[in-house]
Amino acid sequence: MVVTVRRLRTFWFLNPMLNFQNIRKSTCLLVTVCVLMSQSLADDQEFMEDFLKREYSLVKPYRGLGFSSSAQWDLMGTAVVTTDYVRLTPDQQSRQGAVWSRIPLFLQDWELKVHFKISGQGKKNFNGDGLAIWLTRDRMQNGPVFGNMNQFVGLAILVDTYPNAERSHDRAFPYISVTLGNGTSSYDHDQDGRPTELGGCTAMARNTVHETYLLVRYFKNKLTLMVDVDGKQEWKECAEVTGLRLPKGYFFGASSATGDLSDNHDIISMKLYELTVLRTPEEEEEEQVTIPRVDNMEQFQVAVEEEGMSGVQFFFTVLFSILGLGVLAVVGLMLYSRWKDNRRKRFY
Ligand SMILES: [Ca+2]
Repeated sequence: MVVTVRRLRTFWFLNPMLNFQNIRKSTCLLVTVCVLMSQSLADDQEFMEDFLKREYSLVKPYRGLGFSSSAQWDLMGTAVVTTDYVRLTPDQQSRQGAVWSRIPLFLQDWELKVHFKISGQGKKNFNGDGLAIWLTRDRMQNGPVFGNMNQFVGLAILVDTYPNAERSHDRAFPYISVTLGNGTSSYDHDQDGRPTELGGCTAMARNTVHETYLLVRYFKNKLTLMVDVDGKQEWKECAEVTGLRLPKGYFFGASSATGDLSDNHDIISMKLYELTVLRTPEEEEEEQVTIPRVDNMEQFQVAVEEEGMSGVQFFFTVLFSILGLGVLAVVGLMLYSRWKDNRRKRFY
């Protein structure tokens, strides 16, 4: 309701005339306008309010991070914490670092705002490899995908700063993309992840003088990725994925890796907001998935393995099939003999 109060005040100042006229009338008018405005606001955004959830957020002064067992995040690999940022990798070759939340996410609708910085000595396209923001089933894993495991299960936002693919004329780098892992699909570095990508955009987010942010909004199974890297303090839409179903209980993380080429990859903050969303009863009763998937996208639906029959199930299936066939055969024989009898009788 904070929104409504603020709007009410703004409206009042914009219309001094209202101060002098019939107060009751203007109050009525204001209330109506406010209701209409908040209604249209709700229609526009489809959520009413957001709340910062500290337990899922990584913010300065990063209390206890890296040494306290009570910290809500863990460091891994080359990641170090300073007063101003968490450095996942320094601008040196072959480093790998990550920071992972310890608390599984059980919120239904949320928004993650990431303040990050990528900087280094290398000239453009002689730097790498980028960083990734994760919401995955597994945490604290080593691997080849921007410092995390391959065949991951969950969501990845990849900030790819190095064009590996030879044919990279279709896009400029750094390129930010949304990728979904179902546990079987592999990330293909040689193609800069094109086969598993759900959407993305170019974002000049390296060696900038201004701050760089990305925002992931997920509500009602729709994911929107936005970036703010031009120093204009405004969000630009980068990708949108509808019908995306994410299981609950996954972990937020950020990771990075350098190879022959390097950069400083820093996370300044990851702020998680819970979104309050109005739902219809049908929407409330939506099925919960166990493997992430996107509606109408088959490559993300094959992952659920068909459970094979157990030995006992198989035995009873065969047994009942044989019994069933036996009964059918007996009935068939009875019908046949009766038909034969009738036929014989007709001849007499
Ligand atoms: Ca790449």
